[in-house]
Amino acid sequence: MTERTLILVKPDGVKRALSGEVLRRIEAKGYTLVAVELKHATPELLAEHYAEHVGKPFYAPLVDFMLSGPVLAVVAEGERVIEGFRSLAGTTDPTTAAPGTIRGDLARTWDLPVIQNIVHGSDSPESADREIGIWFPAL
Ligand code: RTP
Ligand code: MG
Repeated sequence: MTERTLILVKPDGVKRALSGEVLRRIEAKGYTLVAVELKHATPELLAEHYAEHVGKPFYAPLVDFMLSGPVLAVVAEGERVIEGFRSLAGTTDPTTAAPGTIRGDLARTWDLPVIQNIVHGSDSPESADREIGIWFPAL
């Protein structure tokens, strides 16, 4: 089934000039770019985006990290793209993310207050609908 997902190149990825590499992998897999925009998050927007994590020990450092620079917000479309992009991204911890994935190839664990892992991808159709509404209200 054709669906849409919300992808973010997080501030670490933008700073390291990996936005193009992430877009290249999305397109090379055969997904279609529907929207791409460099944006600055706000605490309010992140509280919505990361609602499931509000109150967790890593929430405050996660917000600081996500406010540390611009993010590239992307909507991509394709057959099972939600699951497919999570697979392209690799698991949360970049040290153990499989080689061949974005996180496995391009990120490593740093001695930092929160994991920095280059990308975000929606984890379900409900999350995708909600997150696309947050980042691209006009879509
Ligand atoms: P994402 O939402 O960014 O696509 O990542 P995910 O599903 O793989 O991971 P999730 O559990 O949703 O966590 C969101 C982001 O919070 C940071 N995090 N740090 N223990 C920690 O230091 C920790 N746990 C989570 C990561 O940046 C993770 O991607
Ligand atoms: Mg998540």
